[in-house]
Amino acid sequence: MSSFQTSSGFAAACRTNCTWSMRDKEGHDFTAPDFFTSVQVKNNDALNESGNSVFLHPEKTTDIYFIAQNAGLFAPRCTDHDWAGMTTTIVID
Ligand SMILES: [Cu+2]
Repeated sequence: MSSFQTSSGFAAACRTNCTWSMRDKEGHDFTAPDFFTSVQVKNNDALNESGNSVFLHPEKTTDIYFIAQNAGLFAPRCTDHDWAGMTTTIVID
């Protein structure tokens, strides 16, 4: 969990093309309903059935390709490990 990596800051370029990359040694279920509602995800098959979360497979990089529609501050979190601080912040300018 300590090696969890995610990209977190996105600039105006996200209005046309952006990637959110995540990777860890363990699997994680990241939920971000407000984020996924706000952006246009280009690879919806990467999301769980609900469209509100994404499962990160261990030792694999998971990429979410999206186009930002609105500026905003989002706080995706791991549903299993948020108590341990496994949260992240996504800022879209
Ligand atoms: Cu986790």
